[in-house]
Amino acid sequence: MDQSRLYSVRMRASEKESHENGGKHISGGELLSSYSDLRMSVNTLLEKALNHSRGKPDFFQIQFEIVNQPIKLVNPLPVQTNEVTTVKEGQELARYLLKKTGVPKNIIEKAYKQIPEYGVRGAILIDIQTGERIDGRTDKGVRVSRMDWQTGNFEKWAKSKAVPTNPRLKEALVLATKVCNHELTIAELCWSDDPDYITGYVASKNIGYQRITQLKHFGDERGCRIFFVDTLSDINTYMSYLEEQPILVQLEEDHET
Ligand code: WAQ
Ligand code: MG
Ligand code: MG
Ligand code: MG
Repeated sequence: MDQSRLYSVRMRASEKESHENGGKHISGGELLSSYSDLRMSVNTLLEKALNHSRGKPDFFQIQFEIVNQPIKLVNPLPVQTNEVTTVKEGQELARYLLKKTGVPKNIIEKAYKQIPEYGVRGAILIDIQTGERIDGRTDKGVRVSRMDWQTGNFEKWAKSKAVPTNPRLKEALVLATKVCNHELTIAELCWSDDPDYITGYVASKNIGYQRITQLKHFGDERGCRIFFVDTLSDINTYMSYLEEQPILVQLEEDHET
């Protein structure tokens, strides 16, 4: 892939109405593509939206734009899988891991109390000093974008770590790696809003990407994505990083090539 000229491709799809008119979020996706791969990249995101466990989209939007900033190469977070036998056990482990990353216990509990209220198509930002939501994006949340991991390099990594080349794992690890690469990110807590996917994770610079095999029950369409951040002097700079800084995840040994 020609890294000197990359395009950011973004997709969103919803049921009944568009998102801004109150439609139900079905699918979203973002990737980086070379010009010659654009046809395939757009098709990948189209397929993602058309075959989705949350339902059939009635509204679909896709766009691409050239990325003008230099691309930053970042190593993937280390990955560990924690097998649990119940959702309760999984959620207890998630809280324990969040505490280990440095989120105070009372803030974790406060965040958990707010989870049912969200239902956004992006992520929620929570200040670890106050436990308050600080992104100000109401029903939209913050959508992290302009990140990817080239297939060959991802597959090489997956093989070396004996992890499955699951596109969902790839997408989530790319996102978590980008988010945790910012110094103001303390931790991320995530599980899917797809009813057929119950594995989620807690991630941070210090503990890496900690998968937890059950964070919700099958059939549940409520997802969660929270970034715990340290009190910010400039929240807008942080949100621009999430939305605009282009990042390619890549194994260190390959950075020079
Ligand atoms: N930026 C911000 N928030 C996002 C983004 C994004 N690019 N993509 C998704 N979200 C939010 C949004 O609110 C979704 O409803 C929610 O996260 C869940 O998204 O096996 O598949 O894509 O290691 O359904 C994690 C475990 C899977 C993977 C997470 O999330 C593994 C997943 P989904
Ligand atoms: Mg999605
Ligand atoms: Mg996703
Ligand atoms: Mg989803």
